[in-house]
Amino acid sequence: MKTVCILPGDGIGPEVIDCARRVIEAATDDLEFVAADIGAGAFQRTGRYLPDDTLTTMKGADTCLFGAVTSERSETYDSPVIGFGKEMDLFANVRPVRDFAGVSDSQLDVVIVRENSEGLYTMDEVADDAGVTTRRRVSLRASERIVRHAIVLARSTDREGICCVHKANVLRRSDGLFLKTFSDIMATEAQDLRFSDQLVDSAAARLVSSPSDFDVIVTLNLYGDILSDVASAMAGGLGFAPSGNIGPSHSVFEPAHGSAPDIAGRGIANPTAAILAGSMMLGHIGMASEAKAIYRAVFEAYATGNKTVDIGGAQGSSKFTEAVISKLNVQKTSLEGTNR
Ligand code: GGG
Repeated sequence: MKTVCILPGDGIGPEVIDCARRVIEAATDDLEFVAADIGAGAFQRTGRYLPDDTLTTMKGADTCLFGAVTSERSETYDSPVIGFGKEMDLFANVRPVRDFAGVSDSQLDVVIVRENSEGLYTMDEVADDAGVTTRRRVSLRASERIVRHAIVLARSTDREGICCVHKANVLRRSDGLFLKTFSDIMATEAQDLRFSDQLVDSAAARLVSSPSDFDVIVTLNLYGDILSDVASAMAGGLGFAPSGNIGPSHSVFEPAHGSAPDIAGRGIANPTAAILAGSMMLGHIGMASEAKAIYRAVFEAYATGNKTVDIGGAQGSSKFTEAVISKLNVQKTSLEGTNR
């Protein structure tokens, strides 16, 4: 039996993760869950945003499902998200974005594969009297492995093309290295896939004006962070944006949204992103049919008129989760009918 480390975190994290867990448990009883502490609440309780025993539990599990953390705007804040990403070598951040019937009709069906281990997110900032210098690292190794990850993902999900998004006309050496690595690998190792590249500013505009041009995007850390939020806004908002952080030995799946303290505890958070993160997680650990069943159940829940509060509906987190579970149960019943 596989083990999932559950990290509810702060704000709406515990509410949406509870919904995701209920849906996962309706889809399979083949998983064991262990809980671990993270975020601002963990800091109050233990003095650490990412306690050592949390990291040990995360590393010991087959995968992890994380809710959200409330970050502090202080110079001493030690991001647990960046912390576990580094400690577990989660070099790929994967964000699929597509429309749900009844929610959006943006024509987007894209997977953004974001380099997650370097770029501008290494927190290498040096202050002097006049300002602050941030160093941004782009290495050959990180570029190679994220491009290869995008290729494997494209092939395994039957996608046809990968677009490399960069700013190599200005950042000639760093983004230039990323682009060259992409072009070399695609030309030699992935002739079965179409490939192209685009400057990040024009890619952002094209994502909005011509969304169906994109299939898989592979890009650097900051660009991926921004583009994936733009894409999710087009497909209904962050409440619909699941995300996977993947490394060679570990993985952490999460809703892309934060802890939303303004609505925490009111039962109105949209659990869709957390439920879809759970579906991605099951796919990653080899439970493809359960993953698909959950995705289909969410799709059908929206397609049949269930609407969460963030998109103008009346269903709170729990009610929407019940709708998804009931769609799952319908699928199970009709499968049993087929098997008989
Ligand atoms: N589920 C994603 C999440 O919690 N996002 C908030 C976040 O990552 N904040 C930045 C940080 O604390 O590092």
